[in-house]
Amino acid sequence: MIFLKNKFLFLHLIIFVIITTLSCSGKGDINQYQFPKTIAGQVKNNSGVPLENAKVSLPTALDVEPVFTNVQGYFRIENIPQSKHKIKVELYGYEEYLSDVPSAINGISTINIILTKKDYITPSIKPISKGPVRIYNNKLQVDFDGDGNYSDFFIKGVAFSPTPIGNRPITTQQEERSVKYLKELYANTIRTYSGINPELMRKLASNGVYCILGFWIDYNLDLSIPANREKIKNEWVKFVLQYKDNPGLLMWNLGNEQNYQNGNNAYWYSLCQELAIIAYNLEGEKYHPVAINNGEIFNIGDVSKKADDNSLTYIDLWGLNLYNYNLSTRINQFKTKTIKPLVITEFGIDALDNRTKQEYETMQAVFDSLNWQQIISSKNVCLGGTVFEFTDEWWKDKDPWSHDYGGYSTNQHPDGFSNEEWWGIIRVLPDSNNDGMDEWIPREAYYMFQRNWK
Ligand SMILES: [Ca+2]
Ligand SMILES: [Ca+2]
Ligand SMILES: [Ca+2]
Ligand SMILES: [Ca+2]
Repeated sequence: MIFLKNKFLFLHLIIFVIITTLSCSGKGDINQYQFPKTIAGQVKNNSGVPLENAKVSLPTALDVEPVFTNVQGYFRIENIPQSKHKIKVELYGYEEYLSDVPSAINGISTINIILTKKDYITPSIKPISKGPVRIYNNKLQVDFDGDGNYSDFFIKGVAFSPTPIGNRPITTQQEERSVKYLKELYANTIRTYSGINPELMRKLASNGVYCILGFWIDYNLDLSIPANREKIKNEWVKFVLQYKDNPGLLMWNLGNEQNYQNGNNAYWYSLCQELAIIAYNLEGEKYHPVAINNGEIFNIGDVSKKADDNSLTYIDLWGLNLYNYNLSTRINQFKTKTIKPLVITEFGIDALDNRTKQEYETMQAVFDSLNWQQIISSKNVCLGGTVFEFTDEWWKDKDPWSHDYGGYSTNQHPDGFSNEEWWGIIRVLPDSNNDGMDEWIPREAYYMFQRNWK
């Protein structure tokens, strides 16, 4: 019996060891978290409907570009650095979603996400931003290090559209050259006309150059048609989601001289107010300022165009393209129409004397210098300026491979003519050393700004 009992115990022991080993190995598999190389999944609402254009990002890996869900709500993020990550999903009208990324199987973490609806509260008076950029007492102030202490920021910059000769795409090598030339210019701002490479924005920010980011609006859209407004708003939502967390963002700038195009009406300015409210809802209390880009000061303050301060409570400032040998007079007129501040998003003259078809770069430098002095002397309402423009653009008239003379007559220029391909403070000539990049030769205006901005 004793033998048998021992034998029975022995059997028990064996079984115990086997079970323990099995369960341990099982437990081991569960505990051993596998880092994903890829994260994939689907985003739906709580009725099971797939959600398109939701932004999916990894707050734990800011260098990994966010992606947007497709029409079936699917997303896929690849080449993820080995680590435990959090995943964030954002979509207009829904609560933000944040969660840990589950363990990967064969390198892929799969996650299905359900977003719940959100109602926005829009205060009747827009609060002062608690974010990296704010307008306070008609001054632009920044707190890029996020310690709560703000310092004044005066915009010294260029309109940025460095299109290579022949309208070729911009390469990484050319972007790096832009960063170098902007840094040497002591510029702290670029003004764009549409979204740009987010990677370039981050690179610029680490060199002290920030972005007045233009949101391009099609000149051909009739803004009185609800479907067109809806289309623009959907694009805007995606645009704001894409750039709002980029450290290079200084402010949003809606359209470009829309009042000369499809926006000489109340439909345009009311749309701007609606877009600014959407941006506020998306960004929350840490919002970036929103400007309307306007050609000259036409319409500003006009109640019938809904371009007055009471109609534009969510617009923080005006971005004005102002071509005039005396900006001070215009700025003084502006001050009678609104209490908002302004930034001059385009000013200056081109470098070609249309009468001789020779460059008069000294004239450009002198004119730009006068304009800059007028901008500085209006600091009580003017937050700075971005000169038009960084480099020549050969695509604007006729052949994109030739430097042409086309443009328009204007009594604001000494030669009476704006030559559209010659506006650069950097002259652009064809590639002569076969490095694949056009030659960039700064004009006198470049060195004039360099002295002023140092
Ligand atoms: Ca600070
Ligand atoms: Ca041309
Ligand atoms: Ca000219
Ligand atoms: Ca070259």
